[in-house]
Amino acid sequence: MNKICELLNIKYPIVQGGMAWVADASLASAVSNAGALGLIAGGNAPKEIIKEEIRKCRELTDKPFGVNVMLLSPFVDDIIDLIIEEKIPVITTGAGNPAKYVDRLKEVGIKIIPVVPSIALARRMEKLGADAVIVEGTEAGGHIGELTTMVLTPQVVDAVNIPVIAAGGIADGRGIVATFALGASGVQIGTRFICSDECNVHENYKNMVLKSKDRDAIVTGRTTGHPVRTLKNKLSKEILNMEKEGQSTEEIDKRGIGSLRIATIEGDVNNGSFMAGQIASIIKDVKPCKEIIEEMVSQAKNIMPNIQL
Ligand code: TUI
Repeated sequence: MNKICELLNIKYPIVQGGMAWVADASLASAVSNAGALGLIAGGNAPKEIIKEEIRKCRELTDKPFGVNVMLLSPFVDDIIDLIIEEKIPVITTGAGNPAKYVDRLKEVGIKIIPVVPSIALARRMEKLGADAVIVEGTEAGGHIGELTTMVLTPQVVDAVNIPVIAAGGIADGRGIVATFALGASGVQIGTRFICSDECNVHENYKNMVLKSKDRDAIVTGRTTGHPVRTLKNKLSKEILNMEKEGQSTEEIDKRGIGSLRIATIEGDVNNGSFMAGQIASIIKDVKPCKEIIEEMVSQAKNIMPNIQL
């Protein structure tokens, strides 16, 4: 049996990306109901909001689902408390080092799968007792590291003994096969699920992904230390210009405030931050999560009949 399926008690070793303002109870439950692992994104939301999403998700599915903890959130401590109170079976973490929370989570049997952008952090996470790691290449959307999925995956697979989940640049069965060939035991998929029926983002967000081209998912924030990949629009071009002009981190951050909500809720194509990975342009349709997942799995099995999926 596949190691990730065994660890998480799921049918397919596919983990949904923890997309802030995107991954709510509707998306997470649809992914879990389809046999993969759905996650509610903690993002920057306070405890009460996430508690309500957990309640809704439990109404919508009886399958396992997790919570993604965004470690730059001002509410991280509250969210960790909530996860323990609610006995959530598994968490993924992003945008930082979850070290100081690991012992408390492990004590109550919660599985921890940190996203790591480097081999060093993967090793540290294994030592601390992480159950698996997600290696996220720079192809991914949102907050990113430097290395690609292609180079990160085999190096981390060689460096640790825990299962490795590959992320960044995967949106179909070809991507799954490629990362499994590099040694991955599972995949994390984000952008593809934005274009699902159960994803509640504004339809303009889905359309931005559908009409995107190969070079549209650009990176802002390289100069301020928080590189973020989003689809090219007025906002991202303005931020790049501010960086070129050498404007202060405060000024740049101010321009970006609230922009993820402006994208996901308001659908303002000029002023929103439309986070998406470099693979966005291969996505051509919006359909139920179940169809997305079953299509990817069947594509992968056609290419590599003996793949452990
Ligand atoms: O976390 C993500 N993707 C995200 S988080 C997010 S919300 C946000 N918005 C604006 C600015 C910052 C965050 C949007 N997208 N992916 C997982 C990920 N984690 N990518 C990179 C990392 C990472 C980086 C450094 C993980 C650990 C890390 O460790 C540094 C350290 O402390 O050792």
